Amino acid sequence: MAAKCNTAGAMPCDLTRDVCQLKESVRSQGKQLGRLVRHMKMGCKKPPNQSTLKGLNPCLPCFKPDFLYHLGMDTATTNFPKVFGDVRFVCMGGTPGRMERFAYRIMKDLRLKLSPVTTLRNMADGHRFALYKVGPVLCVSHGMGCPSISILLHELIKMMHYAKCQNPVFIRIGTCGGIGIEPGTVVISSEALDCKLNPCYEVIVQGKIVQHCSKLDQCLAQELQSLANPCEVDFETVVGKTICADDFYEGQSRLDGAFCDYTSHSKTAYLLGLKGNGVVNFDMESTAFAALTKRANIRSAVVCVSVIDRMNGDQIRACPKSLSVWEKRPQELVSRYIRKVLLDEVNEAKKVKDVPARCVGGESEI
Ligand code: R2B
Repeated sequence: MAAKCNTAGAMPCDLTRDVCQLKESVRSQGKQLGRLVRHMKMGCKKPPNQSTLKGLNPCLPCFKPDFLYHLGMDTATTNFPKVFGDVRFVCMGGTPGRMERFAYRIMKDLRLKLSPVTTLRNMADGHRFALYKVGPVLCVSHGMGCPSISILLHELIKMMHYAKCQNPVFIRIGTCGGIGIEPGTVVISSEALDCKLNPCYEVIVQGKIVQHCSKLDQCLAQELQSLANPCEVDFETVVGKTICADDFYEGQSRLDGAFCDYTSHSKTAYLLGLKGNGVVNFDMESTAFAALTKRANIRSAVVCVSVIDRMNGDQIRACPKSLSVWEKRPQELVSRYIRKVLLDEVNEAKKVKDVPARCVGGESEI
């Protein structure tokens, strides 16, 4: 239909129609502009048409919309590729406060800015978890224990899938109980073991036990360790096995729970046995975290700071100041890792740009 330029003397219904057409044209231009800006931001690469995740539920396409209940989002009202398509790192820790502090830290470390009157927004409206997005980094709280982190991971993995994310890396940054290591030491988990010392995460599905492998990405653990050079950071870092318990007290052989049917002697023997098997810490989420990320073809790592040496006691008596200093240590390491990956990519892109035109195509003139 030809556009009407002169609306003088037009009937009100013509005017309404013209206004509608104009609005529609502005809207579609806005959309096109948005697409172009995103295209430029991605270095003029074509946006991917699917995520790199694998092995997901084949029935997902049937859920239209799909509600991510605990995150308070759904595929009908959130444009996942637009909002989350650039996510490269998903960092998870126990409490909302710690993850908010981490989000502000990453913002500073990546030199990203908010306008002075704005604060970072918790994007999860489900009131169970807190979720902050800082450029390519998601900072999410996961609560305590495997059931909690497993619910979150199901929904975050679907989010990554709907957003068509490319090779996102998941890292848990948390606290843990050390076994024979100084409080304040950072532990990079080499493996996540269940309490029977098996590298597996067990779930009961339709009444039957199903086991999923909970081995972690060794290369990622090594990359993280390489950034913990004692000349550059002022804390100790160790790599070792992590035991994931379903309970804080009896499940970790503590003597100070409401119930305790064992002795101090058997506790010490148990911890020494673990130590002899290369176990350096206890946490409560690593097997579910490792298994679910592995199933989705996601590289993942667990980096926790120890708040107690369980060889010396059970109660966490460290003062708030020490706890606050220690909580920043895994964050420091993970921030270094994120910056390194992003910087390497920028340098790589620069190299590609700098290749003389005559070399492109595999042949160079002498
Ligand atoms: C570490 O700290 C919590 C228990 O206090 C739990 O989430 C864990 O793994």
